[in-house]
Amino acid sequence: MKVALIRPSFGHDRAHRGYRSPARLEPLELANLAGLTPRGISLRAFDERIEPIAYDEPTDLAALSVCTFSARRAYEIAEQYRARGVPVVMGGYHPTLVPDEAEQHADAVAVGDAEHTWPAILEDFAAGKLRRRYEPPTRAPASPIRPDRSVLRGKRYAPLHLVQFSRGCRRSCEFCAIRAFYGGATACRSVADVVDELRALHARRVFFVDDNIASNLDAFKALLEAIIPLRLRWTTQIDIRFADDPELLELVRRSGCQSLVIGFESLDETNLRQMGKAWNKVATYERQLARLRESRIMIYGTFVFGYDADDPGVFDRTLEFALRQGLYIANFNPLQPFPGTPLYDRMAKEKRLVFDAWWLSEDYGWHQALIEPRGMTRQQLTDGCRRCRERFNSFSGMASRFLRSPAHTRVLDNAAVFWATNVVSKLDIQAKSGLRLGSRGGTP
Ligand code: B12
Ligand code: SF4
Repeated sequence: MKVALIRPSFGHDRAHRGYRSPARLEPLELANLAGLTPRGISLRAFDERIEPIAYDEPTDLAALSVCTFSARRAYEIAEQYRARGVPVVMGGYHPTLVPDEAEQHADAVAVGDAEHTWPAILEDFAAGKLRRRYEPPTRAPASPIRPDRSVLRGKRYAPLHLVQFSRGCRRSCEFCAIRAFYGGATACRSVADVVDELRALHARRVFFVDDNIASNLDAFKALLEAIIPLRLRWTTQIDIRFADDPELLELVRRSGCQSLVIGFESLDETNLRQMGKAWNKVATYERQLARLRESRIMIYGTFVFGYDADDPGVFDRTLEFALRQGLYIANFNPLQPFPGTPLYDRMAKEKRLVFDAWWLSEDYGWHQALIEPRGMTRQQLTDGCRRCRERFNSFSGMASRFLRSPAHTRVLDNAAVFWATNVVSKLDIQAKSGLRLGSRGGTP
């Protein structure tokens, strides 16, 4: 049996060129599917963010990993395969959150983690009994398995290994798809298995792609102790409050942490309360950030605009903060209502959605405001985010951020990573700016 594993791209630009990712991060979900596939089944992976799909290669089954931004493109790819008589299975975030929609474009839809469904899908398909829907009895995450990266060989991904230790998050931020996907449950892999994987990879640079790695503190500490001898340079996503614990911070530093992705989201307490993130305390951000800089850890901050307390002045205030704190990278996004989240339902109820299903619309352009904000116009929301992005990522913005943190200036490897990542990030923002989803329809 020949199975194609596919990660669809997102969209196209004005010249109808498909989006290509300058970051070239390996798609761990395809390696995960490969790790769950029994021997004897032949696999071929296509990551459309970096290469075209060979539709006419002999294929018995096509399996697509779909997120909300790639849904429109995924449905086009499915059309291509189905026109050639190849059945299509879809799984991942989007099909899990809106399975009825995905089912209109696929022969089978898998809800939740592949560990719960993929082996059964292959077995049923081989027996000619593929079902329309595979839905495990639980939404709780499966413990991550050991992926099989051989399926990604030769694709020249960035020299950064994506490794997953835990899944899920106990928090419940209104806009976040993780909670909607896993329902607040978490699962961890054994530390020994992660260390084994890292050793086998001869890994030096690692991105632990956990949703919130500090969600299970004891397990996190055990992982940190275990990776100290590996001399890694690693990054992950974490809740900033860990920086209030000096012992934990020291352990994070000693284990080789190079940078951290932290969701600050807003500098306004009212907004943080509204998004269900009141445990983020604006008054403590500066102190926590100073500690991280002293520990020579670079900070990737994320901010979201469009909650009710935001006025047109919020962009300059936030940008000033991000520059003054010498952030390594930052995302400035208009509030994005992902289907299945409490935010989406609230916006729909309050009749503030710009599109009912923005991910299917040919009029939606990447970075465009998707809700009607209360404290400014929609255009101000779109333009304000763009202005922050442009200034933060200008070469003068980069130079000023670089010089403001000893995490950048005192560690040679950090300095190199700072500049390389900032240039790639700038290229990626340019590539995505105004991008239309899918490959057909309106041009930006
Ligand atoms: C690492 C990461 C990134 C990396 C890119 C990673 C890469 N390889 O290119 C970076 C930081 C660049 C990134 C960017 C963005 N990301 Co991101 N990212 C993640 C994160 C934290 C981990 C992804 C990962 O590797 N997971 C490990 C794999 C194994 O898990 P998985 O993909 O969830 O797959 C499991 C199941 O979904 C299922 N499954 C998946 N596919 C299939 C297919 C089949 C057939 C089956 C049966 C099952 C199945 O089984 C898998 C487990 O075995 C996820 C959160 C998460 N938990 O996934 C967010 C996440 C995917 N990102 C998200 C978003 C929104 C983005 C951005 C669009 C943000 C923005 N507004 O700009 C950007 C743009 C995307 C891009 N790539 O450019 C959202 C997607 C929400 C949604 N509804 O689609 C997530 C879920 C985060 C969140 N808090 O909501 N991201
Ligand atoms: S803390 Fe992060 S992962 Fe957890 S619900 Fe909030 S945004 Fe999502």
